[in-house]
Amino acid sequence: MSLTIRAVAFATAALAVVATAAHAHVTLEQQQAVAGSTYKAVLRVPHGCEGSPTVRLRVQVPDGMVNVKPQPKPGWELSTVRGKLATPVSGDHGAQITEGVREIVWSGGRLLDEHYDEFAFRGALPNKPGAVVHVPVVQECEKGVERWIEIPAAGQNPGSLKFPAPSLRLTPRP
Ligand SMILES: [Cu+2]
Repeated sequence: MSLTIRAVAFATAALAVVATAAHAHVTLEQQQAVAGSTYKAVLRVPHGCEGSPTVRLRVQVPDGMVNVKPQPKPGWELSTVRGKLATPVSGDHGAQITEGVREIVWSGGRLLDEHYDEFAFRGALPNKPGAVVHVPVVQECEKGVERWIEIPAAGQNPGSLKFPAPSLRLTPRP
């Protein structure tokens, strides 16, 4: 294969990768954090549902993430659902944390497809170095819903998922 054809093939492949990346889905701004640390989860919403504006975002708080507080957003109502933790977590001074915020809902706003926005919450991450934590998000629009809830099976390439749940990797304490 001549050099030029190879260069063109390479450029096309690179463009495809960029295009896919540019058509990013709902993802976390910071995709790596220290296990057990306090983490600010910034969910990036780069588009609506097939062009329709986003009017509601439902976020499932990862198991083992505690002391969760969402960030209010002007123009949006904010509500949370509290519930029992799958596994109690030892908090400050050895106190056992057995329940907390499990779901966060921003609603009542209108984020146009041609605009971009971020939805944030903070909390203490599970103390599981090396684990990948998923934050499933349901994005409701005026027309349609996108469920960013897919979690890769062991060994599966996350890039192969159509609606991957936003995720981050927990690193060991330095
Ligand atoms: Cu997308």
